Amino acid sequence: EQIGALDAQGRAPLYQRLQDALRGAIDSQLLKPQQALPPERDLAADFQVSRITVRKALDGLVAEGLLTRRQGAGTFVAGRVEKQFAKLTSFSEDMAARGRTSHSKWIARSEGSVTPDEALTLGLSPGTRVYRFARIRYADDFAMALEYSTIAGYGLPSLDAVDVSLYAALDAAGNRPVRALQRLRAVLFNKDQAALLGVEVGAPGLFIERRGFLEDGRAIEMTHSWYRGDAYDFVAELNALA
Ligand code: 16G
Repeated sequence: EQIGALDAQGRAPLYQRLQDALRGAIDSQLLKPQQALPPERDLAADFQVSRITVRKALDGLVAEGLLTRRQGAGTFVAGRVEKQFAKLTSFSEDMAARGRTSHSKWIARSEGSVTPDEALTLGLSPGTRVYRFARIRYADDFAMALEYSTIAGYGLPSLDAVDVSLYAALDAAGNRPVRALQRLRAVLFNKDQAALLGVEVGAPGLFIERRGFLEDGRAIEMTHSWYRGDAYDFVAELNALA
């Protein structure tokens, strides 16, 4: 399948016109996020240009952040997800807003007594019941994040109330958080995390801890998210104090 065409009338150098054509294919999602590009020799044949021209165009797109090279695996569409850092949205909503389909793989889910750590973080009394959910979160078929959530027992009617979206389940129970505290930190994935996400050990990631609260001030959620570092751009709007 042809990825695009060079602007035949264009005056720009050949490699730039190829770069434009490939950028267009990425913008229009003809080349999908995280998709592997065809080998350089195939691109050269398709566009009837030299491999040097292909190489130069790809270098340009890598510099723009639209493509990434992975050692020994080839060149991929970067397809970073832009995420508003200061919006209280869910993973499912973030992906839907970008036209991506999301799904999760369960690592574990359980019900039990709050641990001392959870009790302190969530401000719960020792002995309180909590639900725990551990998931690999996918955009299309690409593993974006690992997520470990602890939900106060009063937040959900049962363990299996959560199907695809935790926030949808909390919403249905009238317990979706309305306020949250969040912190973000750079991490390197360890062996277990790397295996779950399909990245190399030591690949960069972003760790985010979110603590969510209900209208009445009670804590409802503590989630530890481990996002792929190469799949996210966190953005925020900053306003000068009036
Ligand atoms: C997001 C939240 C996480 C929340 C989850 C619910 C961040 C950093 N974290 O990943 O706290 O539990 O969404 O997603 O945004 P869901 O409703 O799709 O299960």
